Amino acid sequence: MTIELVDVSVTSPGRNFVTLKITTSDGVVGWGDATLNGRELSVASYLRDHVASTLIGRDEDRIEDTWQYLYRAPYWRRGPVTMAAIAAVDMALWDIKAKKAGMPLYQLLGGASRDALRVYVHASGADYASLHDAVTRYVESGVTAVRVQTGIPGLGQIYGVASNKPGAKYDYEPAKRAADGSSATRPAEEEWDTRKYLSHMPGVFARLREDFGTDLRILHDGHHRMSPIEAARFAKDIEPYDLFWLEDCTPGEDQSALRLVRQHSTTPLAIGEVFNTVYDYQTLITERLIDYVRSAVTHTGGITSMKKLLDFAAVYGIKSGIHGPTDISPVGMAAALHLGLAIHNFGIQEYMPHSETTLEVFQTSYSYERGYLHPGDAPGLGVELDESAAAAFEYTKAYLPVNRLTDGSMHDW
Ligand code: EZ4
Ligand code: CO
Repeated sequence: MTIELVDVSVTSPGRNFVTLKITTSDGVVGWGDATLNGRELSVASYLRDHVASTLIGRDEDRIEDTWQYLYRAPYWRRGPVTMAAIAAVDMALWDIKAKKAGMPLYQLLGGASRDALRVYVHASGADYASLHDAVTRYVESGVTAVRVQTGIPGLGQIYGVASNKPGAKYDYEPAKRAADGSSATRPAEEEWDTRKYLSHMPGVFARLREDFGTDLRILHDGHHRMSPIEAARFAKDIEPYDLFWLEDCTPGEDQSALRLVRQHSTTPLAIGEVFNTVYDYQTLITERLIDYVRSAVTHTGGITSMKKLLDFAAVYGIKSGIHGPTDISPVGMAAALHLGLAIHNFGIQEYMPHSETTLEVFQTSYSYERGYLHPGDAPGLGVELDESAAAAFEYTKAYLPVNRLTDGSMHDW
């Protein structure tokens, strides 16, 4: 059979998602996630205007060949837009193949290597008391790993800190619409001071260890904000608090920066949510400069290339920590779960639950229970887009914030 229809939809059930639908000549439908937070329409256009017509009539079973065709065809390789578009096609074709086989995708990837996927969730608070509350609530619910982000005295709203209102259900959502819910015209601006951050954070980890003991896995995201020598000092300072990982301590594009961090510290390092291909990791993996691969399946070319990347990482004892924020759609999340269940070198899975509105638009068969996720046993990826529900939510422009140092100069957000 062949690919007959290729459709792209953009829906905004609270936040924007770009979804690819591939239909075969015998009526099998596959779904792919192409969401690139804050730049959604560029991927939608890439797929609609440049990719869709080239897929019509191709054999849907030739996944590897289609991946190579899309990677090589444009001549302009890599980059988040191209690789998110390829990822969507790749996911949709794996969805179709597994549906035709009548199996959940993880079976085609080698079958389950574990019973379920350990997740980490996001705990945050403007101050220590509210952070402590958030961690307590998660620990009491059975969670075994938390990412902690907290406000810094003297700074306003910063990355990763949710309001944590009592009973608040959803995590931090950085992409912002306008205040009245309509399309934003420009990004919000936040203020940053690395010096204040470096002096405040070690004490937070010390208190968390004292209050929650040694079993809890504690993760933290530096979100690209430290220079190499600052990151080296920070990673060294926090060694006694035994983090599960320190993420994005330096800007992701500078691979050799992590040599400096590694020379000074045994704090495990995670990086890669802004990476797109295995080449972004070549130095990091072969020189064993990281411990966890943070790529999203959605932003790294899909299941085909993520599986190869993680197999390559496995040779060097490096594990997965697949990106799973709410800006990855439930389709992309399902792809991460099938892959994570199948590979041997699974590390941990990030879990930020989608809103109820999002889950009315995307019908999922993955399940969460007491700190663990399972992709479910529906054939394929196990996620279906309800197209009429999706059509009710028009695209609404939202931007990720930008960051300025206290003197007004631009800094990595
Ligand atoms: O800032 O997904 O580890 N997670 C993160 C995320 C990213 C957003 C950007 O779209 O760093 O919160
Ligand atoms: Co991150």
